[in-house]
Amino acid sequence: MFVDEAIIDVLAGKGGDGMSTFRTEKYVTFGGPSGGDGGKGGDVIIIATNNCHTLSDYRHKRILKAKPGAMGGRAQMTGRNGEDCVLLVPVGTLVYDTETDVLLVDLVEVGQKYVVCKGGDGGFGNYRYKSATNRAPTKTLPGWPGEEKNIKLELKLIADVALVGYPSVGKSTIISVLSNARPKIGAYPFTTLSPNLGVVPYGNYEDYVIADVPGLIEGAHEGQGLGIQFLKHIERTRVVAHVIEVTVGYPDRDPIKDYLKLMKELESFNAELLNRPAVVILNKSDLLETREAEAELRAYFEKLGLPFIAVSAATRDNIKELQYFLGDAVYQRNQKEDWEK
Ligand SMILES: Nc1nc2c(ncn2[C@@H]2O[C@H](COP(=O)(O)OP(=O)(O)OP(=O)(O)O)[C@@H](O)[C@H]2O)c(=O)[nH]1
Ligand SMILES: [Mg+2]
Repeated sequence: MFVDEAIIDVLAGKGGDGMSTFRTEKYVTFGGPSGGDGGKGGDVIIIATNNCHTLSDYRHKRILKAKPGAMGGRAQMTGRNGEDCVLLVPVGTLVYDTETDVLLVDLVEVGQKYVVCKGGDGGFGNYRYKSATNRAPTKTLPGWPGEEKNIKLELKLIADVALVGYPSVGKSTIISVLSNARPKIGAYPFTTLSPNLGVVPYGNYEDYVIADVPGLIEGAHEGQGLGIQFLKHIERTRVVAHVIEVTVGYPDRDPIKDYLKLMKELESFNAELLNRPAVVILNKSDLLETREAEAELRAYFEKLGLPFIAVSAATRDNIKELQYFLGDAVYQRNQKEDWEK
């Protein structure tokens, strides 16, 4: 199941208590205080990984705790440190403190680590209190409490290209022919209920990651259809690829109108999305009505400055070209970013 939000309590371990004891050995008189310090409590650490793609592990876990440090020992031995509690989350996870609403960290790289709650230090053992005036202190300190927080984990996928379009335009079919992803494909709207990611090879260059976002309709930003819950995944993609189709028999559908309506949705959600590099993919070019409309559509979108390609995911016509077309869009974006630095 795709889960992209979770709220949990995280508690670091308490430090171990200091020990109060005296050195008692044969032939040693007045051995002196020798109780060790408590061990440090375990931290709660969040680590980004590529091995999971949703936050479903945290859907039913409400509280996650690290272990406490052990009490100090005899002979000034420090108690054992408590074990850390490690939370593995997918790359692209943002961590917020729910009390302050402050973004604590955005985990964008594999292996990136963040200590969200520090374990408490161990308390002092009584040997620490030895002095000229008090040679037999019994004083110790208890371990310090570990930090506690209530945090929200939020996943925003990081993809190079997001396929955006009305339901049933063929987004899932496209990702299935371009990449290793195998999403469900259906002749009914909203077949895709959660985003799919796929990796697409790009010649001698680096592979790129493509996301198939569930279908959008007018009013999505107000909760129509599957609503805005998936629009946020588009926020972190470099290139928005609008997938359009020529529909006959649906008076309220038209490829240009569809495009304009979805641009409005993106704008209402986050106006910055309009400045994102975009391309247009006309799918279903195996159908006669699509081929007939192609020239006019190409002229329209190219006039807007949008690279345009017509493909058929069903017959795989022009799919190899699409693979490079999208890679070029991503790569040019990279070059531009390098140049801006
Ligand atoms: N003729 C034709 N049909 C296609 C083509 N690509 C996809 N389809 C069909 O269009 C329908 C919808 O395809 P999907 O890939 O599930 O569409 P989607 O955009 O992912 O739809 P949602 O997940 O509901 O948003 C399916 O019946 C596909 O077989 C194509 O190139 N030509
Ligand atoms: Mg789909």
